[in-house]
Amino acid sequence: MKLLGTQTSPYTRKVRLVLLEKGLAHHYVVDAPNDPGSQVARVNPLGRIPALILDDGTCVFDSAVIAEYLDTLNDTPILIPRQDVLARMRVRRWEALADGIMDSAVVVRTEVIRPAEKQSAEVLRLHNDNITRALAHVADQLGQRVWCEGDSITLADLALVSALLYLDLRQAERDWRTTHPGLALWFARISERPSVCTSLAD
Ligand SMILES: N[C@@H](CCC(=O)N[C@@H](CS)C(=O)NCC(=O)O)C(=O)O
Repeated sequence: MKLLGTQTSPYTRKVRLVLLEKGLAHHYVVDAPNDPGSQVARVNPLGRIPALILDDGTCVFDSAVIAEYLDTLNDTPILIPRQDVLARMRVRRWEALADGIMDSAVVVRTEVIRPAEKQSAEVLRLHNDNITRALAHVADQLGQRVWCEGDSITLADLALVSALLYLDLRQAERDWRTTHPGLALWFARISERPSVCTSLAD
């Protein structure tokens, strides 16, 4: 299978981390939807990344759908609990939280690269506030835990680290480590995983 995405896309990173953690063979192709010659719009009608192209040509899109599909391919590890429906809900809720942080950070990024006179202070405030609130919630839920859910890695951890890496990339001035030292510790630990290092090196 082939994954289309970019190094700066947090949704792509989440899916890459799922592929790497589960040891699933894949080709990672850097393809920015806005580049001339991009094949993204040809395979995903939404023109967005990540897009996963299966060996039979089927295209899977939206990172949550891709992650759920990939998790069914093997059990090593299981990233979305299968039997415990409440644990499953909590993992998907963590993912929604992380994706929501990404969504707001992408909106902020899109806004700040517009000419200054066209930027909306209201949009910036709304989405930056959403991120601030979501980070406080994440830090509170995480406490001193090693993993977001249960006693092993899940999709929740992969989604959260992807969101935080994107904040570091696009909002380096946001000092979330000082505000949330427990979250900083969690992030430092998970950042050492080979999957995270590989995803950053490509
Ligand atoms: N909900 C989607 C969001 C994907 C998304 O917005 N990707 C961005 C890159 S970070 C994109 O492809 N933007 C191109 C565009 O919308 O034209 C997912 O989780 O896959």
